[in-house]
Amino acid sequence: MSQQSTNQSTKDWQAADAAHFLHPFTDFKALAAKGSRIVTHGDNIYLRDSEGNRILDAMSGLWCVNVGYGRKELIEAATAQMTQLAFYNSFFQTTTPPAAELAKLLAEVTPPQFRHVFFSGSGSEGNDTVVRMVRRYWDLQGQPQRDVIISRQNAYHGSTMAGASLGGMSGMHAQGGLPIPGIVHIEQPFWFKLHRPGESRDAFGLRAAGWLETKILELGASKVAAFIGEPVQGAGGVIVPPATYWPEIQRICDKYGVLLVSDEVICGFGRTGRWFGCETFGYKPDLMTFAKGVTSGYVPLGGVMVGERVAKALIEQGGEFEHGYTYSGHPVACAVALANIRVLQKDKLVEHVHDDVGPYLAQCFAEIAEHPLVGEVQTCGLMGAVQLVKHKAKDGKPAVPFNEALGVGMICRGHCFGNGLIMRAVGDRMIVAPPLVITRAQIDEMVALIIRCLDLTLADTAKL
Ligand code: PXG
Repeated sequence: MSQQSTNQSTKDWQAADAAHFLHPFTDFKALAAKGSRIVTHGDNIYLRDSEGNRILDAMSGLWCVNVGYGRKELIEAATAQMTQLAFYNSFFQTTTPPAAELAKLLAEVTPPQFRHVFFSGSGSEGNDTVVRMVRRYWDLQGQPQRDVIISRQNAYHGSTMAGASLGGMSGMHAQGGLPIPGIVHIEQPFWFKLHRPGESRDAFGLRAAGWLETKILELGASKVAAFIGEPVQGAGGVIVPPATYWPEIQRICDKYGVLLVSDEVICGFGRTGRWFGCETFGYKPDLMTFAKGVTSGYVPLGGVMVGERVAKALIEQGGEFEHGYTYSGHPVACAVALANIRVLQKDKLVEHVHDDVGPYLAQCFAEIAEHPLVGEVQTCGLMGAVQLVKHKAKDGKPAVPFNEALGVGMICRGHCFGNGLIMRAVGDRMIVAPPLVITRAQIDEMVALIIRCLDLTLADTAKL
């Protein structure tokens, strides 16, 4: 029997949910007709639903439960902080011990240019802060016209007005008059989709970075405030850029004085095998958005690491920065983040990803690449993508994708659900991002489930 209630069951929760809960990114009517799955318990990398099914959560919740479910260090930190001081704000010249201690610890675990943090409640709010902060920075430089931010197609930077505008999801822009003014997009570094015949990944990476320079020159460098990107595009389908891409982006930003913003909401806190994705790909951002893995999702927290270039201007010339959230530096969230980062350090989870399970995932995915339904695989640390195709590349001919309208990714995702595995489908690209605590034996279990689901999907596509 579930801990939440002694007398309610799946049907009661589904009825309450269908009648009253408008879920994010969901067709409300279709879900109400079908009924939600009710997840009730989590332990390590496994979930349990209200029907007693055990599920391997290969998505870490929503790319966030880095230390796995049920870690007592985080639970105890939350309980102790709630008992001592459940809330106080950081607005009126006040702070709380966990907020001050977390700010210091973040300055230690992030790259050396970061000595200051601005806290938010989520990644979207963090990116709203980025927009306000970079424009404030250029105001203070006496260049208020320098207000355009360049982002990328298919990027995901959140769901607030600014977050969704920075994002490059056409479906989101189609609802609600987005993007807001002053945000433009270039193409993504997606080799599989955009490479020319015979073009190597490295050559493509340089060409893709060149789209930034073209856009800066088109707008005029004196108009461009910043470039923002996820080290690896997550929600866009785990698009791992070629090794040449980010260093070239850095060179272009430096050349034109454009601020470089790394959205580390997914890639931060160990996901790519280093503490932050910018370290994996070798660039030095001016600002860095984080959320998700900072607390392993146990409670909401986000923020922006502010590099010295921007921090100095804001602190020394800025006066009051008229921006902030009720939950900026929430003491319970900060206490949980402290405990979470200490678990990452104590259990050497970043090293575990870098030296052990990251390379092992890459090796296992190379085997998955042989499957007849698979056009390419990509991994980076503990993120992985499996591209489903109608025909594999053969004899110099490129792979043939499925007609997207067939929804082959959704068919595969359905088989995953039915077989006790949570994978995310982005179009026909199947995604994993398991908790960093995953072991080799658990990766074997996950990969066996993936192959079973690919086989079932292949059988279904034969009938299409
Ligand atoms: N930046 C990035 C890179 C993200 O992935 C956000 C910002 C926004 O964070 P908040 O905390 O406001 O949600 C995200 C969030 C998916 C999925 O299905 C991904 C996210 C959120 C919801 C769903 O892949 N990423």
